[in-house]
Amino acid sequence: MCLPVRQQVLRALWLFAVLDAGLLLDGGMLYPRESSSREVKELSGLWVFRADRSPNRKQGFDEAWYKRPLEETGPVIDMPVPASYNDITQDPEIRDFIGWVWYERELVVPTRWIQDESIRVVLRVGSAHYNSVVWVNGVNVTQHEGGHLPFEAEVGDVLRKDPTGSCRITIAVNNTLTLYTLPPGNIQYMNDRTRYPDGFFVQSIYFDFFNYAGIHRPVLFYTTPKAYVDDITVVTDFSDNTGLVSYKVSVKGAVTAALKVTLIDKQGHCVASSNGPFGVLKVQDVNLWWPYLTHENPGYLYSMEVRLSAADERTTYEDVYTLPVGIRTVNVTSTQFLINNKPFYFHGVNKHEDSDIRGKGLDWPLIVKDFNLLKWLGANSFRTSHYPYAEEILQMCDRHGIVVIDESPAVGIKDIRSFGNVSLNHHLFVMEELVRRDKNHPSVVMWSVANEPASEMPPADYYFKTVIKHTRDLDPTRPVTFVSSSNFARDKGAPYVDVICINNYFSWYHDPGHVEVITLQLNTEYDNWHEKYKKPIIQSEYGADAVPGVHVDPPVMFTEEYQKVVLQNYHKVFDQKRAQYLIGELIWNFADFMTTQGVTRVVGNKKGIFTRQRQPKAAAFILKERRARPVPSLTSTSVTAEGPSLGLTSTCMQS
Ligand code: GCB
Repeated sequence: MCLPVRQQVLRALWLFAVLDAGLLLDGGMLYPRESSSREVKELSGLWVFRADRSPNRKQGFDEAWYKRPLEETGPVIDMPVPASYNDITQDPEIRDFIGWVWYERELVVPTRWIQDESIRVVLRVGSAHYNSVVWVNGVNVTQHEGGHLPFEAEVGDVLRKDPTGSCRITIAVNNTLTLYTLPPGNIQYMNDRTRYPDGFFVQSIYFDFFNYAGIHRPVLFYTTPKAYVDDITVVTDFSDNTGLVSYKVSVKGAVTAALKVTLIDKQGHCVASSNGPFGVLKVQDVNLWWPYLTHENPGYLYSMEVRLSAADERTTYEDVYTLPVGIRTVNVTSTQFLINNKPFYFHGVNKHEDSDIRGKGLDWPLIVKDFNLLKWLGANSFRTSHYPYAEEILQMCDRHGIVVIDESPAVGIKDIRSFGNVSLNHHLFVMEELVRRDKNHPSVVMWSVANEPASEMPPADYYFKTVIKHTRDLDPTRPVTFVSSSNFARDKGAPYVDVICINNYFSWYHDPGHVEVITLQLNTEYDNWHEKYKKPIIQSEYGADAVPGVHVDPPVMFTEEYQKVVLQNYHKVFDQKRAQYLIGELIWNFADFMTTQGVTRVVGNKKGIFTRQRQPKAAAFILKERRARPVPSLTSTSVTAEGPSLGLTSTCMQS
C-alpha cells in the first residue's frame, strides 16, 4: 500500500531536515575501509615505550624526545598496541603511572604514497587515553583530548619530505584527569612531609573502574584520493514493505564531483541507486534491520556504495567508500520503546572494555567471546557504560542485531567546578565527536549523555538541559537519555530526556543484607518516576557483588547465592512493571572488572555475572533461564496510539 502523496512529501521533507542537522558536525570520521581507491595499513604490534618518570613529567617535552628515536633518549621497553600499558609489566609504578608516556613506531611506507601527489595519507588513532600529541618524523601533526574517540591527521606532506618513505611515529599520551576532562578527576599533592615523601600525589577519580591508559585501539594509515568522500549520513525509514534510505554525502578536495550511490543487498544485487550528494533510495520488499531474537534474520545490512568522480587541471580522481546500512526506525511513546513500530524490551547488560593483561585494549578474541556469551545469555542489548566503545564492537552489534545505548564518557561529574562553561563546552564537543562517529550504526538506538552526575547541584539543570538539547539537535532521529542514580527527588535531567534510565542497588548500598525490601522499594521508585514524568523507564543498573566460588546459604552478601536472590527479587518487579512502562533491564555488570584499590573492592568490582575471565557465576544461569522464558504479560502488548513522551521532539517520531 502506498502512502498518500502529501504524507510522502512530508516524510521526505522531514528526512532532509534531519540530514541537515548533520551540518552542525564539521567534517566526517568515516571508519577506514579498504576499497578500489583506498588502502589501509594497520600498525598494531610492538611499539617502543618510555614513561616519563621525571618529577614534573615534562622531561620528554623539555628534551624533545619526538625529534629522535626514543631509544636514544633513555631506557625503553616493548609495548603492544593496542593495549593499556598498566598491566603489561611487573612494575607497580607503570601500573599506577600518572603523566606522560611515550610510544614510538618506525616503518617504511609504500613508495607510491610518497611519489603520487594525488594520494592523501591519513594517520588515524582509534583511541588513546587521555590526552595525546602526535608527531611524524619529528613534526607535530595533531593533538587530541579525550580517551575514547578516534582522531586523525593528514600526513602526506610530512612523509614526502623524506623520499625514502621512512616514517617515525611518536605518540605521547597523558592519563591525567582534571575537573574539566570527561571523565573528570583531580590530582592532589600531599604536602605533609611527616606522612608523605616529597612530590607524593594521588589522582582522585569519581568513577568505579580502573583508569587504564595508553593506546587502546588500532593506529593505522589509510589513503584516499585528493578528492574524496569525507562523510556520509544516512537516515532510514519504511512504509509497508518499502524501505527509505535518505543519504547525504559530503565531498572534500574538489569543487564539483559526480556522485553515484548504489544500495546492494546481501546477495550482491543492486536494489536502489541515485546520483548526487543527497537523495532518497527506495527499496522494494525491504529487509528491515531487526534486533537479535526478534526476527529469524536479525541484523540485516545492505551495503551503500558511494562512488565519486572528480577532476582538476592535473588529473582525475575516483573514490569508492562502502557503508553498511541497516534500515530501521526508532520511536518512543510514554510507555514503550519501538523498533520498526514493534515494542522492544531491552534484555540487556552493562559492559566495560576490560580484561586481564590488556586492560582496555581492543582484543578480537575477547570481543568474539563476549558476543558468544551475550547470545548464550539471550541478551539483545547493552549500554556502553561509561564511555564510547570501539567502532569494531559497534560493527559487530550491527551485524548481530545487538541493540546499543551509546554512552558518552561523562561519568562521575561530582564536583561543582565540573559544571562550568569549560566543562560544558567540552561535553558539547564530545557529543559532536560521538554522534559524528556513530550516527550511521543501526544498532545504536539511543544516546546517553552522562552517568550519575551530581544532579542535585544547582548548575546541573542548565548544564544537562544544554547537553541534551545539543545532542538532539545533532541527531533528531534518536532518543536521548541521561542515567540517574536512584534519588528521583533531586534529579535534574529527567524533564529533558526521552527515556528515564535509573540505577539502584537496593539491599546492597542501601539496607545491605535485606533483600526483603527490594520489591517494595523498587515499586515505589518506579511509580514516583512514572507518575511525575510519564516516560518509559529502563532499569539501567542493578546487581550485587559475588566473589566467584564463595557460597553461603541462607545467602549473605558477596556470595553467589546472594547475587542470585537479589536478581530474583528485582525480576519480580520487572515482570509486573513491564506490562506498564518498564522497557528494559540491564544487569550491572556483564563481567567482573578492575577498579582502583579501595576497601569496598576485592581486586576489582565483582558484580559481574561472569568472572573477568568470562566464566559464568550462578546468577548468569538465572538470567539465561529468564530470557529463554516467554513473558506472559507481554502477549497482549501492541503498538499503542499514544503520542511522543514529553521532551521528545516530534522529529523523533519517524513513522
Ligand atoms: C554505579 C555506577 C557503576 C558502578 C556501580 C557499582 O551506580 O554507575 O559505575 O560500578 O554503581 O558497582 O557500584
